Amino acid sequence: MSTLRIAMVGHGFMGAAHSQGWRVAPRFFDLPLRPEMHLLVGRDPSKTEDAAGRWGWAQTSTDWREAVQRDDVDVVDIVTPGDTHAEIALAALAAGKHVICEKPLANTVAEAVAMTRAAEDAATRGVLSMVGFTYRRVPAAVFARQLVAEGRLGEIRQVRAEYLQDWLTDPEAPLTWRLQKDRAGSGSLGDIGAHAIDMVEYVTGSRLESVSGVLETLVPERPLLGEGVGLSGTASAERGAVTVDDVALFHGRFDGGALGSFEATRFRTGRKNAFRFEISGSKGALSFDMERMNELEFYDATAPALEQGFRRILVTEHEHPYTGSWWPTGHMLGYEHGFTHQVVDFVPAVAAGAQPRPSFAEALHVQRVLDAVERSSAAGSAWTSIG
Ligand code: SOE
Repeated sequence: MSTLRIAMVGHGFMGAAHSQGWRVAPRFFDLPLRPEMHLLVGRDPSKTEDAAGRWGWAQTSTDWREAVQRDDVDVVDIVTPGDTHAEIALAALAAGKHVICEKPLANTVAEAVAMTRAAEDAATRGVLSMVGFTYRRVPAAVFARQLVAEGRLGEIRQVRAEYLQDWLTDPEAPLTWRLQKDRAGSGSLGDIGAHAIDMVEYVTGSRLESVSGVLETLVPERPLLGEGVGLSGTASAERGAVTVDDVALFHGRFDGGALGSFEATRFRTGRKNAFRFEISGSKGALSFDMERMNELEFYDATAPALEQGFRRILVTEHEHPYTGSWWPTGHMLGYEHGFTHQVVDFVPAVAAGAQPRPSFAEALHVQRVLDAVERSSAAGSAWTSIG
């Protein structure tokens, strides 16, 4: 079996999750090409060496520009903050490397447009690319999409999506890169609101056409980051301005006529990773919560009236998406399995020369929704076209 030599740029939280996916996927799924964890790229040589040793990367580099040009690299996996997605993806695609880029695709629509054009041009040369919206690879999400596509909910009328976390409730939590607009592009809106947008469009097959939103920064300044990195950094004595939204609330109108309500926040005390959606249709409804990710609640409005009610489906049967390669029914999957499924979807697409999903173009649409919410908020929550 020939291999796919992976170079991963970055090694924070997403670096750990992607490493797990690259390592586990070929051991539980039959893949046409075997991913090889070939090169880990990071800024700090010792931290990159440590991460490579921990997660099983064969080599390390501190120069992503050199790495993406190497003949012994086939795929570039971008798991850096959003301010570097565009330059790395454009260089990798131009060098003929397949690309996976973490979400959101970019920090601006302009960057996302340039990346999408480059991706579509590269695809004509057999160079493929995908964006890391991994929650759509949770079995319950795929099964939800199947139920909607089969018409089990009838006409979709309302969609509710909320991504609730609380890791910023403490005003002394340090100013990490996710709180700086020049690094992250936006706050809760792009960091976790992007997941909500991608998920409901994936499950319903509908697309948002206009939004009305409000963005709010609840804690305007925080201690600068001291020791440590990413989400687990510790605070220093100096303080800096938070330049992104803490809470994003918005409504949306879908192309099929449905209305949506969205919330993305890292201030919902007690909610740790409560990524939820509820889809309400003329014949039924679906409800999902990432904190109970192996379950899907289904309401069949066509059932006899006396028997109606939301029923809990345990999405662990071998006939459910992805689950046949894991454990016997009733044995649960976890957060990391979405990253393994990402590899399981990407590698066969590359082997077949087929466009993996979601494409840069799909992620560009998400970027346009994020931008429209920002423009709406700046215009007093006026209804704003996605464009
Ligand atoms: C932080 O909010 C975060 O790590 C996001 O950046 C991820 O995309 C999400 O999956 C989990 O929470």
